Amino acid sequence: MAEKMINQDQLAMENQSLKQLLQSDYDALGSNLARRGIDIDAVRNKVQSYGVAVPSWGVGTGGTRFARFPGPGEPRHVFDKMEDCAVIHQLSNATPRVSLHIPWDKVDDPVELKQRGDALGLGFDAMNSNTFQDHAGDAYSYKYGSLSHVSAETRQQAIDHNIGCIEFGKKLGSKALTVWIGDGSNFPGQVNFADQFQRYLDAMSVVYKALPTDWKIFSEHKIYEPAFYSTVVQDWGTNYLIAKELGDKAFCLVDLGHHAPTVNIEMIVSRLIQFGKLGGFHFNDSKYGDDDLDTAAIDPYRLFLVFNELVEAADRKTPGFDPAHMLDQSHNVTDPIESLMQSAMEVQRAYTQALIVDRTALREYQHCNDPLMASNTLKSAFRTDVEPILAMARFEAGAAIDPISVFRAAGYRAQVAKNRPAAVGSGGGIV
Ligand SMILES: [Mn+2]
Repeated sequence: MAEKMINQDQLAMENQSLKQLLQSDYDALGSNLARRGIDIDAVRNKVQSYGVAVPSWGVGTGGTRFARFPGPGEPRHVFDKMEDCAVIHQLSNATPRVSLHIPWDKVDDPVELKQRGDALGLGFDAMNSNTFQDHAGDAYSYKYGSLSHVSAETRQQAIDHNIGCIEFGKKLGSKALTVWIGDGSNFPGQVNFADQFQRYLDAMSVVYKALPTDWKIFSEHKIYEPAFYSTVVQDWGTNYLIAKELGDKAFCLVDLGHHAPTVNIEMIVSRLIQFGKLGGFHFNDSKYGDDDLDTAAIDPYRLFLVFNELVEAADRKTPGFDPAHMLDQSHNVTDPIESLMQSAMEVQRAYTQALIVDRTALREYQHCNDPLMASNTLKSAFRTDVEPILAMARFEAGAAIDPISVFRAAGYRAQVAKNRPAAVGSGGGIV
């Protein structure tokens, strides 16, 4: 039995007050779905076993280029972060794993961290190697790049760091390394595109060779930022080339915010699935760029369309199809725990809506060239309010019918603020 951060009696009391209404909403939706040939309990079971990983950095308050406004009770270190992540999972039953960032979450004793995870009922998802910043004590700077740097010594340092992340992750039970680099250029002519990419590929192949047999490596593309003229891994095409060059354990990671605003992300997802290279996701939402807004805050339909591709691939029993699902978002004006719970539920909602798409009808409409009805088939699933399924899945797993309400009523934030000193200074950015 995992250690509980929120009082179970309080949780039970809140659930008790909502239980009857939930049951009646669930029954009503159940009969509606039954008319469409869908068994609501079967859908609920799938949703109940679905999980998305939370990023350790996400439980801290984020910032902008201009400033950061720290909130009360911010986690001081990875052990505090784990406790916040445990709250999210306890109330949502949707986030069983945490994705760590190194060096931010580096500790001397990984065994102690693993034990803390076990006690809190949390596992460890993909490890993230941060070579987009300098690390205290390192001999070389990443100012002009890491794995693609012109200097062999700097590249070696970045390679060693990535291998160190694998070694650390092995002790935690992680099975994947996510590599996102900030490497690129800010001026035309600053770098030779081909040489820079070749250096990256050569360095990545050294990291790849250090992967244990049951590990995967994910490369993550991003159109721009922190480099503003070119980035080494700028889009899914380059990302696919990398995964293809490296080998069978290499896959592409799709961060929803790392594309130009009008790009058809669900189609990228489909292509990567078709050619066996979809590694997983960083879920968030975006209005203009890599805004790292809460998942589905801006465009829930797009998230649904992504999940539509995933459910379609699972239905077709695509061989080796097992993408990693992670949140990756920044919280500047909300409580990070609330935002992460909300986003985990939004991801579950999109998954649930995709599960109730009438795929037989959709295929028929596609085959007889009926775009209007094909679109309506998707819309019909998207328009269905599946909240009772999500809430019932949570309730039956011992989580909260209304996670945000329980979190607020429990006073967790105020309680941890007493033990965790307020962060000082704004950590100002640039203006
Ligand atoms: Mn990301």
